[in-house]
Amino acid sequence: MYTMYVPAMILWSLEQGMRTTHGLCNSRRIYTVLVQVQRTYASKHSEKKQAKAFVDWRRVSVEGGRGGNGCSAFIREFARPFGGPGGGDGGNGGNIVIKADKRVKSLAKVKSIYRGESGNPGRNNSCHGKNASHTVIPVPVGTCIKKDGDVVIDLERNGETVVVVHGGLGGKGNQFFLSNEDKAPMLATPGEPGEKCVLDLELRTIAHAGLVGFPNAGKSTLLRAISRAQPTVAAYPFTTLKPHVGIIQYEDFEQVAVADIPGLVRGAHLNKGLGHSFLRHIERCHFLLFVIDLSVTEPWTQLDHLKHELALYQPGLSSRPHAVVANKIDLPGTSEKLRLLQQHVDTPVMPISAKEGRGVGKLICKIREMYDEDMAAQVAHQKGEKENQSGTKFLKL
Ligand SMILES: Nc1nc2c(ncn2[C@@H]2O[C@H](COP(=O)(O)OP(=O)(O)OP(=O)(O)O)[C@@H](O)[C@H]2O)c(=O)[nH]1
Ligand SMILES: [Mg+2]
Repeated sequence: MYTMYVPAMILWSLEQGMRTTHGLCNSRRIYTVLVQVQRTYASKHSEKKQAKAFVDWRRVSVEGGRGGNGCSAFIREFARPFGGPGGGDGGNGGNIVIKADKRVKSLAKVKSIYRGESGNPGRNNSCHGKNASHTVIPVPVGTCIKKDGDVVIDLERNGETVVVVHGGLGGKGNQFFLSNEDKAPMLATPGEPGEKCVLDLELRTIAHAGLVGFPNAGKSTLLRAISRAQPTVAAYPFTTLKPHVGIIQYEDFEQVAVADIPGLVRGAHLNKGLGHSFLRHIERCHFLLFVIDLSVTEPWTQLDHLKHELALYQPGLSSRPHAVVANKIDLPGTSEKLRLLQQHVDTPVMPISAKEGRGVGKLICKIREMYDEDMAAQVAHQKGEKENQSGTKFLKL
């Protein structure tokens, strides 16, 4: 934030200087440069540009490197005129590896085709070719790898690595075929081609809680109020175009991640509004917060539509543990709507004003309660199931 104001402050002081001092060409030049810097900064940090750079789905074709060819050669040295076969083996082709890296934030830099490096061919004098180095594709933590529509593996932790295709084996040189029957083999085999396949990479944001609501309900305003995240807030629908994650810091150093996603409208499953594919970002959320806008005429219909859209996206998503948050209680005439909304909902509604900060403290406590309940359920679940001893993930393609 601070960096945004620095060019503006320098600009202002230069402007003042130019008004009082005549003929200062240098300050005029600096002024022009700074205007350009400020414009570039503003355009670079606009939500639209950031959303363009944020890619959460990619189809990639991967092919392991080819093994190096084996060599057919014979040793000819001083005092060893018939030294026998000396053709070395080829090196193995490189694997293609996908690695979860917390520094990577989107799939924008993932290319559509990857070909592994080929192994070096074998040489004479029994020299084996060098194995090729592996190609590593860094992806964000939370990337799900799919093949033919089925989830093959989920990279949920930083540093988790999976070999998606293996490189081909190197060919054998003629020295490999030396035997008592054949003292001078000419045969050398070529390197094998690497495995290949087409994968779909899907990024699913990892957060404990997900904010779901209609456009303009105040989700981004709420995220700004409870965390240090800075999603754009504006009075027009579909301001948020990519998910934002904010962290609530509690006094006991516990941290709860909350995801703000684009607004969902009625008929999103028919591709209305921004569609509903971005709901993949709340698939992993352990609990949801339905943000309802109390300034609309019948706020309770919003909740029904939201639950309906979630159920159409993925059965069971709408019945996840959730809380209903009624926003904008600072506006006049909202207390009656709040009462009616409460009548339509079985669970207690949390009235808040994200803009003025009213009720936000109670909501933060409620989020912690839900988080603790979820943690307790997870611990109970883990005790019940057999623990995976190795902890290593294997990919079956
Ligand atoms: N009066 C009042 N206005 C609010 C409150 N919360 C949000 N707003 C206003 O509602 C408008 C929309 O807020 P956003 O936070 O951008 O809404 P959103 O749900 O993130 O919207 P999308 O990103 O488009 O889905 C902004 O003009 C906010 O200032 C509130 O508690 N009271
Ligand atoms: Mg928003």
